[in-house]
Amino acid sequence: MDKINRDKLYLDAKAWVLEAGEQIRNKINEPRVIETKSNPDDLVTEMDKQTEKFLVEKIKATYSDHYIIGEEGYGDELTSLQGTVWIIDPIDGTMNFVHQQKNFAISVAVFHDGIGEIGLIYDVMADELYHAKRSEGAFKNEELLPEPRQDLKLEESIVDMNHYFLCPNRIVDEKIMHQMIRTVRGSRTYGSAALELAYVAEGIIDAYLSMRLAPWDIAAGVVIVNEVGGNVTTLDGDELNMLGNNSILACNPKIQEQLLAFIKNGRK
Ligand code: 2AM
Ligand code: CA
Ligand code: CA
Ligand code: CA
Repeated sequence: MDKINRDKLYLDAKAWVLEAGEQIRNKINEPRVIETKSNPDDLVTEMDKQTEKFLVEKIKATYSDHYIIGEEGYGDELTSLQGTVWIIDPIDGTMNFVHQQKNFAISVAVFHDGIGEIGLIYDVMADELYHAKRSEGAFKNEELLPEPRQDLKLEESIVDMNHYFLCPNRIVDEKIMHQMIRTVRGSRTYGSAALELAYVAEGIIDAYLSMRLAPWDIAAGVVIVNEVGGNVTTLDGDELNMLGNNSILACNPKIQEQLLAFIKNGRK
Protein backbone atom coordinates (compact mmCIF):
# COMPACT_ATOMS: atom_id res chain seq x y z
CA MET A 1 0.00 0.00 0.00
CA ASP A 2 1.56 3.32 -0.97
CA LYS A 3 2.09 6.05 1.55
CA ILE A 4 -0.28 8.61 0.04
CA ASN A 5 -3.20 6.17 -0.02
CA ARG A 6 -2.41 5.00 3.48
CA ASP A 7 -2.21 8.56 4.84
CA LYS A 8 -5.63 9.38 3.40
CA LEU A 9 -7.11 6.14 4.74
CA TYR A 10 -5.68 6.90 8.14
CA LEU A 11 -7.15 10.42 8.22
CA ASP A 12 -10.57 9.13 7.13
CA ALA A 13 -10.51 6.26 9.62
CA LYS A 14 -9.49 8.57 12.44
CA ALA A 15 -12.19 11.14 11.61
CA TRP A 16 -14.91 8.46 11.47
CA VAL A 17 -13.83 6.82 14.72
CA LEU A 18 -13.80 10.18 16.53
CA GLU A 19 -17.22 11.04 15.10
CA ALA A 20 -18.65 7.65 16.12
CA GLY A 21 -17.23 8.18 19.61
CA GLU A 22 -18.87 11.58 19.89
CA GLN A 23 -22.22 10.06 18.96
CA ILE A 24 -21.83 7.46 21.71
CA ARG A 25 -20.86 10.10 24.29
CA ASN A 26 -23.88 12.21 23.36
CA LYS A 27 -26.20 9.27 24.09
CA ILE A 28 -24.36 7.74 27.02
CA ASN A 29 -27.14 8.45 29.53
CA GLU A 30 -30.06 7.38 27.32
CA PRO A 31 -32.05 4.26 28.28
CA ARG A 32 -30.58 1.18 26.67
CA VAL A 33 -32.06 -1.90 25.03
CA ILE A 34 -29.80 -4.79 25.97
CA GLU A 35 -29.91 -8.16 24.23
CA THR A 36 -27.80 -11.26 24.76
CA LYS A 37 -25.90 -13.24 22.13
CA SER A 38 -24.08 -16.54 22.72
CA ASN A 39 -24.84 -16.64 26.49
CA PRO A 40 -26.52 -14.48 29.19
CA ASP A 41 -23.27 -12.57 29.83
CA ASP A 42 -22.57 -11.87 26.14
CA LEU A 43 -24.29 -8.49 25.67
CA VAL A 44 -25.14 -6.33 22.70
CA THR A 45 -27.00 -3.00 22.50
CA GLU A 46 -28.49 -0.82 19.80
CA MET A 47 -25.42 1.37 20.18
CA ASP A 48 -23.09 -1.49 19.13
CA LYS A 49 -25.16 -2.01 15.99
CA GLN A 50 -25.64 1.69 15.17
CA THR A 51 -21.93 2.39 15.56
CA GLU A 52 -20.90 -0.48 13.30
CA LYS A 53 -23.53 0.55 10.73
CA PHE A 54 -22.25 4.14 10.80
CA LEU A 55 -18.64 3.04 10.20
CA VAL A 56 -19.56 0.51 7.50
CA GLU A 57 -21.64 3.10 5.62
CA LYS A 58 -18.76 5.61 5.68
CA ILE A 59 -16.27 3.00 4.45
CA LYS A 60 -18.52 1.61 1.70
CA ALA A 61 -19.41 5.12 0.44
CA THR A 62 -15.76 6.18 0.18
CA TYR A 63 -13.92 2.91 -0.54
CA SER A 64 -16.33 0.68 -2.48
CA ASP A 65 -13.57 -1.85 -3.29
CA HIS A 66 -12.55 -2.40 0.36
CA TYR A 67 -13.77 -5.33 2.49
CA ILE A 68 -15.03 -5.21 6.07
CA ILE A 69 -15.00 -7.71 8.94
CA GLY A 70 -17.25 -6.46 11.77
CA GLU A 71 -18.63 -8.03 14.93
CA GLU A 72 -22.27 -7.08 14.47
CA GLY A 73 -22.69 -8.42 10.95
CA TYR A 74 -22.80 -5.31 8.75
CA GLY A 75 -19.53 -6.28 7.09
CA ASP A 76 -18.63 -9.03 4.61
CA GLU A 77 -18.08 -12.78 4.99
CA LEU A 78 -14.41 -13.15 4.11
CA THR A 79 -12.27 -16.19 3.49
CA SER A 80 -9.14 -14.25 2.54
CA LEU A 81 -7.27 -11.13 3.62
CA GLN A 82 -6.27 -10.19 0.07
CA GLY A 83 -6.96 -6.56 -0.83
CA THR A 84 -7.79 -3.90 1.73
CA VAL A 85 -9.74 -5.19 4.72
CA TRP A 86 -11.15 -3.15 7.60
CA ILE A 87 -11.59 -5.05 10.87
CA ILE A 88 -14.06 -3.33 13.18
CA ASP A 89 -15.34 -3.71 16.71
CA PRO A 90 -17.85 -0.87 17.21
CA ILE A 91 -17.86 -1.24 21.00
CA ASP A 92 -15.23 -3.41 22.60
CA GLY A 93 -16.17 -3.92 26.23
CA THR A 94 -19.95 -3.87 25.84
CA MET A 95 -20.38 -5.12 29.42
CA ASN A 96 -18.43 -2.10 30.67
CA PHE A 97 -20.47 0.13 28.37
CA VAL A 98 -23.71 -1.24 29.88
CA HIS A 99 -22.66 -1.41 33.53
CA GLN A 100 -20.14 1.41 33.86
CA GLN A 101 -20.73 3.79 30.96
CA LYS A 102 -16.94 3.87 30.55
CA ASN A 103 -13.94 1.58 29.93
CA PHE A 104 -14.99 0.60 26.40
CA ALA A 105 -13.42 1.39 23.05
CA ILE A 106 -14.00 1.56 19.33
CA SER A 107 -11.43 -0.65 17.60
CA VAL A 108 -10.65 -0.23 13.90
CA ALA A 109 -7.81 -1.80 11.93
CA VAL A 110 -6.94 -1.66 8.25
CA PHE A 111 -5.05 -4.62 6.79
CA HIS A 112 -3.70 -4.75 3.24
CA ASP A 113 -2.87 -8.14 1.70
CA GLY A 114 -2.75 -9.60 5.20
CA ILE A 115 -0.47 -6.96 6.70
CA GLY A 116 -1.73 -4.69 9.48
CA GLU A 117 -1.23 -1.12 8.21
CA ILE A 118 -3.36 0.99 10.56
CA GLY A 119 -4.64 0.47 14.11
CA LEU A 120 -7.02 2.77 16.02
CA ILE A 121 -8.35 2.15 19.52
CA TYR A 122 -10.52 4.94 20.89
CA ASP A 123 -11.29 5.05 24.61
CA VAL A 124 -14.50 6.95 24.04
CA MET A 125 -15.22 8.35 27.50
CA ALA A 126 -11.59 9.22 28.27
CA ASP A 127 -11.24 10.75 24.78
CA GLU A 128 -7.95 8.91 24.33
CA LEU A 129 -7.06 7.64 20.88
CA TYR A 130 -4.33 5.03 20.55
CA HIS A 131 -3.19 5.00 16.94
CA ALA A 132 -0.46 3.60 14.74
CA LYS A 133 0.57 3.30 11.13
CA ARG A 134 3.00 0.48 10.45
CA SER A 135 6.63 1.73 10.61
CA GLU A 136 5.57 5.26 11.64
CA GLY A 137 5.31 4.88 15.42
CA ALA A 138 2.40 4.43 17.79
CA PHE A 139 0.75 7.24 19.71
CA LYS A 140 -1.73 7.97 22.47
CA ASN A 141 -3.35 11.19 21.27
CA GLU A 142 -0.26 13.29 20.34
CA GLU A 143 2.18 11.43 22.60
CA LEU A 144 4.63 8.93 21.05
CA LEU A 145 4.50 5.61 22.89
CA PRO A 146 7.93 4.43 24.06
CA GLU A 147 9.57 1.10 23.23
CA PRO A 148 8.96 -1.67 25.80
CA ARG A 149 11.18 -1.44 28.88
CA GLN A 150 14.46 -3.28 28.40
CA ASP A 151 15.10 -3.91 32.10
CA LEU A 152 11.78 -5.61 32.86
CA LYS A 153 11.76 -8.73 35.06
CA LEU A 154 8.80 -11.10 35.33
CA GLU A 155 8.73 -10.59 39.10
CA GLU A 156 8.19 -6.86 38.53
CA SER A 157 5.54 -7.22 35.82
CA ILE A 158 1.82 -6.55 35.76
CA VAL A 159 -0.01 -9.31 33.89
CA ASP A 160 -3.58 -8.86 32.66
CA MET A 161 -5.76 -11.91 32.15
CA ASN A 162 -9.39 -12.84 31.93
CA HIS A 163 -10.33 -14.53 35.23
CA TYR A 164 -11.53 -17.61 33.35
CA PHE A 165 -7.85 -18.60 33.33
CA LEU A 166 -8.07 -18.93 37.11
CA CYS A 167 -11.14 -21.23 37.00
CA PRO A 168 -11.05 -24.82 35.75
CA ASN A 169 -10.98 -24.42 31.97
CA ARG A 170 -10.19 -26.32 28.78
CA ILE A 171 -7.17 -24.29 27.72
CA VAL A 172 -4.66 -24.36 30.56
CA ASP A 173 -4.36 -25.86 34.07
CA GLU A 174 -5.59 -23.15 36.46
CA LYS A 175 -3.03 -24.17 39.10
CA ILE A 176 -0.24 -23.14 36.76
CA MET A 177 -1.98 -19.82 36.25
CA HIS A 178 -2.20 -19.38 40.04
CA GLN A 179 1.58 -19.87 40.11
CA MET A 180 1.96 -17.25 37.41
CA ILE A 181 -0.11 -14.77 39.42
CA ARG A 182 2.00 -15.42 42.52
CA THR A 183 5.21 -14.91 40.53
CA VAL A 184 4.37 -11.55 38.97
CA ARG A 185 4.01 -8.25 40.80
CA GLY A 186 0.33 -7.70 40.03
CA SER A 187 -2.61 -8.83 37.95
CA ARG A 188 -5.40 -6.89 36.28
CA THR A 189 -8.56 -7.37 34.21
CA TYR A 190 -10.14 -4.41 32.41
CA GLY A 191 -12.83 -6.13 30.31
CA SER A 192 -11.93 -4.65 26.92
CA ALA A 193 -9.42 -6.64 24.89
CA ALA A 194 -8.74 -3.62 22.68
CA LEU A 195 -7.91 -1.38 25.64
CA GLU A 196 -5.89 -4.15 27.29
CA LEU A 197 -3.77 -4.41 24.13
CA ALA A 198 -3.44 -0.61 24.03
CA TYR A 199 -2.21 -0.71 27.64
CA VAL A 200 0.44 -3.30 26.72
CA ALA A 201 1.56 -0.98 23.91
CA GLU A 202 1.65 1.93 26.34
CA GLY A 203 3.70 -0.14 28.81
CA ILE A 204 1.30 0.43 31.72
CA ILE A 205 0.76 -3.32 31.85
CA ASP A 206 3.40 -5.78 30.66
CA ALA A 207 1.35 -8.68 29.30
CA TYR A 208 -2.21 -9.58 28.33
CA LEU A 209 -3.50 -13.13 27.99
CA SER A 210 -6.91 -14.05 26.68
CA MET A 211 -8.84 -17.01 25.34
CA ARG A 212 -10.64 -17.29 21.98
CA LEU A 213 -10.79 -13.72 20.79
CA ALA A 214 -12.22 -12.77 17.41
CA PRO A 215 -10.30 -10.74 14.80
CA TRP A 216 -12.22 -7.54 15.68
CA ASP A 217 -11.19 -7.83 19.35
CA ILE A 218 -7.49 -7.81 18.54
CA ALA A 219 -6.74 -6.49 15.03
CA ALA A 220 -6.09 -2.83 15.91
CA GLY A 221 -4.32 -3.81 19.11
CA VAL A 222 -1.97 -6.14 17.26
CA VAL A 223 -0.94 -3.33 14.89
CA ILE A 224 -0.30 -0.94 17.79
CA VAL A 225 1.54 -3.44 20.02
CA ASN A 226 3.72 -4.59 17.12
CA GLU A 227 4.51 -1.00 16.22
CA VAL A 228 6.05 -0.21 19.61
CA GLY A 229 8.09 -3.44 19.51
CA GLY A 230 5.84 -5.62 21.66
CA ASN A 231 4.98 -9.18 20.63
CA VAL A 232 1.60 -10.79 20.04
CA THR A 233 1.26 -14.54 19.40
CA THR A 234 -1.09 -17.37 20.25
CA LEU A 235 -0.72 -18.88 23.73
CA ASP A 236 1.58 -21.46 22.09
CA GLY A 237 3.83 -18.78 20.62
CA ASP A 238 2.52 -19.23 17.07
CA GLU A 239 1.49 -16.61 14.54
CA LEU A 240 -2.11 -15.32 14.77
CA ASN A 241 -4.76 -16.12 12.18
CA MET A 242 -6.71 -12.91 11.51
CA LEU A 243 -9.58 -14.81 9.87
CA GLY A 244 -10.35 -16.98 12.89
CA ASN A 245 -10.42 -16.98 16.68
CA ASN A 246 -7.18 -16.88 18.65
CA SER A 247 -6.11 -17.32 22.25
CA ILE A 248 -3.44 -14.68 22.63
CA LEU A 249 -0.41 -13.55 24.58
CA ALA A 250 0.62 -9.92 24.01
CA CYS A 251 3.64 -8.78 25.99
CA ASN A 252 6.91 -7.03 26.47
CA PRO A 253 9.44 -9.29 24.65
CA LYS A 254 11.60 -9.46 27.81
CA ILE A 255 9.06 -11.67 29.60
CA GLN A 256 7.61 -13.53 26.62
CA GLU A 257 9.72 -16.69 26.93
CA GLN A 258 8.97 -17.09 30.63
CA LEU A 259 5.23 -16.55 30.15
CA LEU A 260 5.11 -19.00 27.23
CA ALA A 261 6.98 -21.55 29.38
CA PHE A 262 4.36 -21.24 32.14
CA ILE A 263 1.56 -21.73 29.63
CA LYS A 264 3.30 -24.67 27.94
CA ASN A 265 3.68 -26.32 31.31
CA GLY A 266 -0.05 -26.08 32.00
CA ARG A 267 -1.41 -26.43 28.46
CA LYS A 268 -4.23 -28.94 27.93
P1 2AM B 1 -16.98 -7.30 23.29
O1 2AM B 1 -17.26 -6.42 24.44
O2 2AM B 1 -16.79 -6.59 22.00
O3 2AM B 1 -17.95 -8.45 23.15
C1 2AM B 1 -14.15 -9.09 27.69
O4 2AM B 1 -13.26 -9.77 28.50
C2 2AM B 1 -13.52 -8.96 26.32
O5 2AM B 1 -13.70 -10.18 25.60
C3 2AM B 1 -14.12 -7.88 25.49
O6 2AM B 1 -13.10 -7.36 24.68
C4 2AM B 1 -15.18 -8.62 24.71
O7 2AM B 1 -15.52 -7.97 23.51
C5 2AM B 1 -14.46 -9.91 24.43
N1 2AM B 1 -15.30 -11.05 24.10
C6 2AM B 1 -15.06 -11.87 23.07
N2 2AM B 1 -16.01 -12.84 23.02
C7 2AM B 1 -16.86 -12.60 24.03
C8 2AM B 1 -18.07 -13.26 24.50
N3 2AM B 1 -18.56 -14.34 23.92
N4 2AM B 1 -18.70 -12.75 25.58
C9 2AM B 1 -18.21 -11.64 26.20
N5 2AM B 1 -17.08 -11.00 25.79
C10 2AM B 1 -16.41 -11.47 24.73
CA1 CA C 1 -19.67 -8.65 21.71
CA1 CA D 1 -14.75 -7.16 21.27
CA1 CA E 1 -17.98 -5.53 20.43
